[in-house]
Amino acid sequence: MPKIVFITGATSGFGKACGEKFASECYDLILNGRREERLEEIKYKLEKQFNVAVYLLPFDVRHRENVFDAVKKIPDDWQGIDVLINNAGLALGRDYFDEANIDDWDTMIDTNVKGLLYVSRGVIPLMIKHSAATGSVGHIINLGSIAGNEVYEKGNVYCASKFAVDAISKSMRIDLLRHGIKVTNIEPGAADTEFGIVRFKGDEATAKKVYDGLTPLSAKDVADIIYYTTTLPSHVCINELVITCTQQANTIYFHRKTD
Ligand code: NDP
Ligand code: 8X3
Repeated sequence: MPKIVFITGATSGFGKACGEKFASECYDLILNGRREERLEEIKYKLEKQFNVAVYLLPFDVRHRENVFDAVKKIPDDWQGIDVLINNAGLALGRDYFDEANIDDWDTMIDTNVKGLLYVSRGVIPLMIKHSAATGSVGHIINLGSIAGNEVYEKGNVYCASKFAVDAISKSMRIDLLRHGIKVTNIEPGAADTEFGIVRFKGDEATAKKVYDGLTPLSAKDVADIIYYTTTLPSHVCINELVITCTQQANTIYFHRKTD
């Protein structure tokens, strides 16, 4: 029986790269995101390239009822979820606290914190059941951030949302101990995905400037590391992993190359 990975935010960036990596390792995939057309394209490509099965579950993680309805509709033969990757998330804006857009704050908290909670609360009971029935070791991977360890100027609520992911990961690990489920918080630094374009609301030039003089992480770099965390013996769990490109020391210090 192939293992099953459930990935939120699989239409772009880390989530999409995780889909490719886990498919290349013969996992069947449950893929979530809001852009259904992209999900259809990804399903077509991965099924053809890797001969795996892909089940699409499009929903907006912010909408509590939609999340629980979608999870309830997962067919029986897809409920044996081995790995959950809580990846859907975003930053919106980079503004001083006193000037920031309050709708941006709501969206970040609703997506990065509440969305992650809803999906986890819906999916974890399936993982517990699967693990009790088969002896498999469930694994939850949360996409935190280096911004969840250290705040930076104008990072305010994005950083707070990722500090929350850190706290949620730690408490999940405690509360799920009795079920033997692993919980890993992946904390990347600057990575070249659609993240910057979303953060700067379509301003590609500003988004690109973040990576000036850097070779940032790629989505593939992060997906390969996420996959690695799932390959360890059942008694070994990577709890937290901070990953940066070599030119980044923390959220503030970079060594940028100038020509
Ligand atoms: P991308 O913008 O490339 O991808 C984000 C994904 O999240 C997309 O697939 C998007 O799909 C999905 N998403 C966003 N909002 C929702 C929603 N409400 N419901 C369902 N899906 C949603 O960014 P990254 O791949 O870089 O980001 C992935 C995660 O990694 C995020 O949690 C981010 O905070 C974190 N991160 C990113 C870093 C970076 O520098 N890139 C560094 C550290 C952490 P769709 O729009 O189709 O719904
Ligand atoms: C994304 C990394 O440093 O832009 O989580 O906040 S950073």
